[in-house]
Amino acid sequence: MVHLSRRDFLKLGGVAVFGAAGAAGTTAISRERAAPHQHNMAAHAQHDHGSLPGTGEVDHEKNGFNPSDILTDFDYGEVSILPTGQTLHEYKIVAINRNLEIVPGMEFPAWTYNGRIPGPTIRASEGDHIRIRFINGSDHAHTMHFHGFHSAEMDGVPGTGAGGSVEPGQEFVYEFDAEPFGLHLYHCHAFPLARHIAKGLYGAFIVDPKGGRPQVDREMVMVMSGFDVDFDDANDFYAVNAIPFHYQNNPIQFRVGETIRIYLVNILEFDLLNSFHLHANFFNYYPTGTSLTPSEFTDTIIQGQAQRGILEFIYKYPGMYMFHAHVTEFAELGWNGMFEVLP
Ligand SMILES: [Cu+2]
Repeated sequence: MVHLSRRDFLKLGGVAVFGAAGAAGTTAISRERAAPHQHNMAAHAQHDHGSLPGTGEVDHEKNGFNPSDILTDFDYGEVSILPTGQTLHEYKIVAINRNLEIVPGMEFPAWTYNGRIPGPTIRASEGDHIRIRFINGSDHAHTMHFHGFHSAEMDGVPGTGAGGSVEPGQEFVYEFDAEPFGLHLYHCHAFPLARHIAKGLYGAFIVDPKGGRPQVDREMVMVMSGFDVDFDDANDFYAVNAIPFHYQNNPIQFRVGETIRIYLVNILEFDLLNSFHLHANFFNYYPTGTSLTPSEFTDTIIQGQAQRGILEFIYKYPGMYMFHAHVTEFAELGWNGMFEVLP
């Protein structure tokens, strides 16, 4: 492959050079693309039985978390009131290496926040103060980079001070006010970034508007991601809340007429887009959750990496309904679940 820096390009000048570099680049990319595709085809073949793809149960106890619990595990931290009257939420988050069984019999050497994927769902109200004692108990430098408003020192990016690279055995306190209201996320921002995210260092960050959102019957969080188990920079499995096929094997139950609110975050690495499709129903969609007025009434939305949004819907009829990525390949490799709507 031809390596030309931006400066070389400017020195040589002209469209012809760009064209040559572009052609070389294209060849390299298409070769990279071909390999994961063949790999995925092999994975497909295992499921080719004419029934729903899927797997058995993983050992949730050994993993230390169960996606059925993560769904509603909103973490307000230790709550107290500061002398100023502001509400304080304090957390302790530890970066830990952990082998997780993501499909039966297959362990993935994950990097986690507090031993789970996704990390804790941090939740507070707009204007509250967040204080996170981040301890690096792993063997690589990591950070916590939040989406939302905060100072540069709290951004968790290399080059911004002590919080920009927390070395193994070290710790740092990230501190900021929760704003703006909406659905956000956090992830490690150490480099190489793709690897640090793909290994499992990410989580949802919910900032409720002052006074809260309108009351609903059930709320749940769904973080969409994938696993590149052979480290070829292409995903082999896709999932919501880490374990492929979990909500297909363990349908999410609620009742006809109940209002459901889903906080949906996409942190999928290596693939450009992810999506969510709801069967036999439509939902109101609030992109980034930063407005209380939905932007769309639909049954399918697309999210790029770090995009997120809030879905609200009600089922009219009882029964089993699928929800899944409408990238069919992702669905067949794990991003597939069921709602069991009870009468
Ligand atoms: Cu990291």
